[in-house]
Amino acid sequence: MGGASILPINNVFSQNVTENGMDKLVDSNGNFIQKSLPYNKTFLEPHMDEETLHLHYEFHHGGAVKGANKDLENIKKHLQSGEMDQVDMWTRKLAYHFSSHVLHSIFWSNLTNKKTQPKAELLKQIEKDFGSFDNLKAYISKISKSVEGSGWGILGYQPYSQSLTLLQCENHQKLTQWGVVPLLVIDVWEHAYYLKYKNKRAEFVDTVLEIINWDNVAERFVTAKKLHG
Ligand code: MN3
Repeated sequence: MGGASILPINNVFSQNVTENGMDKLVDSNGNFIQKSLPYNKTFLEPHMDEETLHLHYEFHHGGAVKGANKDLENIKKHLQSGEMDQVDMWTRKLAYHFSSHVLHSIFWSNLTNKKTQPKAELLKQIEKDFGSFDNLKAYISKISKSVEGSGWGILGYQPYSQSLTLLQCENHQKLTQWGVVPLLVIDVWEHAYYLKYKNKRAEFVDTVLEIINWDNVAERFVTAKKLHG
């Protein structure tokens, strides 16, 4: 692969994004899989050296994929046996590992070895939301450099406001999994229950679960599934 070449169009990541509308992170059985890198490990030299890329991809990202599979297995197992404290613990681990898997998969496909510029629709949206491409670069640069400890700078699309937005993410997750589309949410801030339920959050949650509109959840599920084509 020549030093000046950009990503071939048939690489696994661009294929996934183009054909499915999303990165494919699981196999047909629902097990997490780590796709091959869309380039060889020297492709990003000298900007990103081969050894760093190797360790990062194989052990950091690879470890997260293995971890996510183990977490999911444990969640299913303990859910079956009703050990809910174990389910809680493994859910936290899954948030950590799966978020790492999602973000690393996007990261590899975001990189190439020559200078490119945003064009067309993306450029228009950048100009609308940030004023200019230079503003966006200054903004993502600032928030990425000032992450406290480990983390990520993230440019995302916020469908609720139909705009681009920047996020500063500490660690990978803060108990979220990137890309999840919310279907059902339960507000457990104290303001949601304190007047009536006082300190009894559990009682409030039990009550809310009796009044869920599952037809609304189902509609959201149908809409969310369309995201994956
Ligand atoms: Mn990493």
